[in-house]
Amino acid sequence: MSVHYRACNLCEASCGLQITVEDNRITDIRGDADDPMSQGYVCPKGIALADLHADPDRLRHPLRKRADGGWEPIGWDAAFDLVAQRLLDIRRRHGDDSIGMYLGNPITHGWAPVTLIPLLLNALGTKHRYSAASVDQQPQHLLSYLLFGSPLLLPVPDIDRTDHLLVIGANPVVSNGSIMTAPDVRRRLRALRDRGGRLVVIDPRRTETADMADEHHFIEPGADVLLLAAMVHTLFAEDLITLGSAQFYVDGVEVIGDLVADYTPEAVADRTGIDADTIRRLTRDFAAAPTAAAYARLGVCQTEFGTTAYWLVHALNILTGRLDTTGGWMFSLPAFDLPVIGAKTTDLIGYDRWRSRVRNIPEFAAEFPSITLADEILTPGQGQLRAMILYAGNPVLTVPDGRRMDTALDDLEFCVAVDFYLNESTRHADVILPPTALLEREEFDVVFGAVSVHNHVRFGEQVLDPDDDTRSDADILLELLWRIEADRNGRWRARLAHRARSGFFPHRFVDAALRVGPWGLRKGRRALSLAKIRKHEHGLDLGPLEPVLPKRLMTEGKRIRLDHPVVTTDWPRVHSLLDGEPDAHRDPDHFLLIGKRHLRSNNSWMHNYSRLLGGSNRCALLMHPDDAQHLGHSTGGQVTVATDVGSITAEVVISESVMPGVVCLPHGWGHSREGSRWRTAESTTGSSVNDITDTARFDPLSGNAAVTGVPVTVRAFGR
Ligand SMILES: Nc1nc2c(c(=O)[nH]1)N[C@H]1C(S)=C(S)[C@@H](COP(=O)(O)OP(=O)(O)OC[C@H]3O[C@@H](n4cnc5c(=O)[nH]c(N)nc54)[C@H](O)[C@@H]3O)O[C@H]1N2
Ligand SMILES: Nc1nc2c(c(=O)[nH]1)N[C@H]1C(S)=C(S)[C@@H](COP(=O)(O)OP(=O)(O)OC[C@H]3O[C@@H](n4cnc5c(=O)[nH]c(N)nc54)[C@H](O)[C@@H]3O)O[C@H]1N2
Ligand code: SF4
Ligand SMILES: [Mo]
Repeated sequence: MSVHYRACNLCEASCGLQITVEDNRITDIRGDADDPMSQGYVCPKGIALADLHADPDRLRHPLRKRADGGWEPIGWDAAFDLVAQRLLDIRRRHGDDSIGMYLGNPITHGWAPVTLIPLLLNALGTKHRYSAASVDQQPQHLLSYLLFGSPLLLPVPDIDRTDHLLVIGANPVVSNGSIMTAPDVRRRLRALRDRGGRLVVIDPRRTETADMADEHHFIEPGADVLLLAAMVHTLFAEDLITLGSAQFYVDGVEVIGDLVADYTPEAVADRTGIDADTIRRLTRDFAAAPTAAAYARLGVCQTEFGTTAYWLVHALNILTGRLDTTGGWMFSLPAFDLPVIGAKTTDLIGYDRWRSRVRNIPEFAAEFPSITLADEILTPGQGQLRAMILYAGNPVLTVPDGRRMDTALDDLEFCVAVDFYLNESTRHADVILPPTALLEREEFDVVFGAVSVHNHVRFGEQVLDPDDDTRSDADILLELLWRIEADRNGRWRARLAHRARSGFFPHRFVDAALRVGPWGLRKGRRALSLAKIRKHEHGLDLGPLEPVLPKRLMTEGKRIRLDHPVVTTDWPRVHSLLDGEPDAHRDPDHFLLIGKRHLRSNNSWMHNYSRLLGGSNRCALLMHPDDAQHLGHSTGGQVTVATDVGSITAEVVISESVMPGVVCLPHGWGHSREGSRWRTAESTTGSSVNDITDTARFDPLSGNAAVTGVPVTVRAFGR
């Protein structure tokens, strides 16, 4: 028997785990009480890591699709050769932009994918890069790029020291924080209230976070941009602006005052569903608190005004002197300095340098938005996508218009998936390369240190021995990389580069980055290295966040241009929202659809373990009792939820937690498509909400999908 300590890499919280292993099988997982960040907290998904590793449906060896559509095993080297040969053949015939890559959410939790995928993309030479980020947080990255100079310089609320936390469109008690690494958010919010602090939540659903709050207000989905404009208006109108030290490096404040001049609380009250007095009071409370932070996530990002609304979140924080101050809106100082390394070693820095072929959408950080991936596959012409690499994702269930995504992936000449499940998307692949799973590899978090609410660092030792003849994500990427490079650099040079790289990635690369990073050489004898970090099996506490501006800004002259033209030119669109008719309540069966997360689910996966299933239907449609009564729906009834894109069926659950005129359904379900192979997941009921979301709804600045506030009709099934 052996006991191991390492972080869970399933979500951003990165909780410390204590794992007991006997005969290479996990016999116990619990929270690591000595982890300085999570202090013993663990969620049910962390415990279910045992099931992931024991799952007979998890793929361990490569598969090749036969002509009749079935699968057959293929050896690793033969699989790598086949993949490279097919990709290179397509590239020779159709050019660099005939091959694309979709990166799923789990790549951010792996040091190998994060450090090696940029090299593979460069070797491919393609502009067709897509990821889950454009159904998630692209507005935040775009603003960080425009305001702070790196898409990865992302401020976080100093949740452990703030006196006032305003949460807009996030449910951190369930998500455990996002673009805010803060394991056990519930404990942290309880502590906030215990020290006399105030928690305010703005959300169309009374969420688990709202249940803990001093105040919760429903908001009409999609209307946050108006609420925030009215709050910023109130700051100017009531002379509540105090920039603090930001006055020395922030420009453009007056321009913001002019932009929001018409946005009185009265002007937005109807559209937001929040009355004018409340908007004024919320603003005064926020401005008056000794320390405060406004924090927003998916409920703001996944709207058609994602960037502009999120920009006003920054404005609210900056104009009240919260930026870079204790208890406010702060930056982490990560041991692996992703904001700097990522910006300097990749082509992340840039916006609108080129546009997408079919819909003319600006690239951002060298990516196109996922809402246009299917267009690029299905539309003939120069630059059409003919081959895809699907890496750790499931776009059929997670990107809008999943049925069209199915059609598109099916239409490809060739598709390779790097994933350990035969899911709704990877079933379209010609070859599947399954990497070893989380606890079968060493791991170092190179991403979430940059958005942590407390500076810390932790190395993850390998806990389980992988099966014989398996490969890690690092092995797979390195093997594909040299084969692609061989085409242009020659086999001999590519092999040589491969040998050098195999010795360098990811260990030596990360070690070198640590040594030159903020906690490296300049700290003298206390300088961190990978070896030093590995000695601390529970992780190393690097202390609370400290002010880092303007030094850490990566903008010209180290200044923040708050009135950045990319955002201010969007203002006429915001005005049209103010003048337009509200979408909801047009017809009694017309609703705005929002999403929801559950502690026992993780986007489209972790659904194959019975330990996380059971209980009530996870994929039911929540509806307010007034709406249900009016339409004659009752709990357990079946309804059809429809948009112009399509329709799905769902079971209704009547609940006062959701705002009248709004219905709520989670994404990532609907495992009934033929040809996937996660048998327990397939036994669950529920439809994929992305079968009715529309790729036409998106934030035109960042390209982010607008999957919340979706106008839908809800009718009794069969009517
Ligand atoms: N309607 C609607 N749609 C949404 C959202 C929403 O709120 N509403 N949320 C969006 C958000 S925030 C996100 S992040 C996306 C997620 O969208 P995706 O990233 O497309 O989907 P996931 O479910 O995260 O995909 C996980 C896949 O990665 C594989 N995987 C897990 N770990 C590893 C690994 O270590 N290596 C490899 N190679 N593969 C691995 C799993 O087997 C699984 O098949 O969904 C988005 N879609
Ligand atoms: N258990 C669990 N944890 C997860 C995940 C998971 O699938 N399961 N996924 C992980 C991922 S990839 C991510 S990105 C994070 C996401 O982290 P969060 O953003 O905290 O997660 P959500 O639960 O989607 O919270 C979005 C909230 O916005 C509200 N909302 C919807 N529309 C609007 C609107 O128009 N305005 C306002 N103000 N609110 C609105 C919704 O009701 C919801 O409560 O969670 C991560 N953690
Ligand atoms: S919250 Fe759960 S899934 Fe996320 S890191 Fe912690 S244990 Fe893992
Ligand atoms: Mo996400």
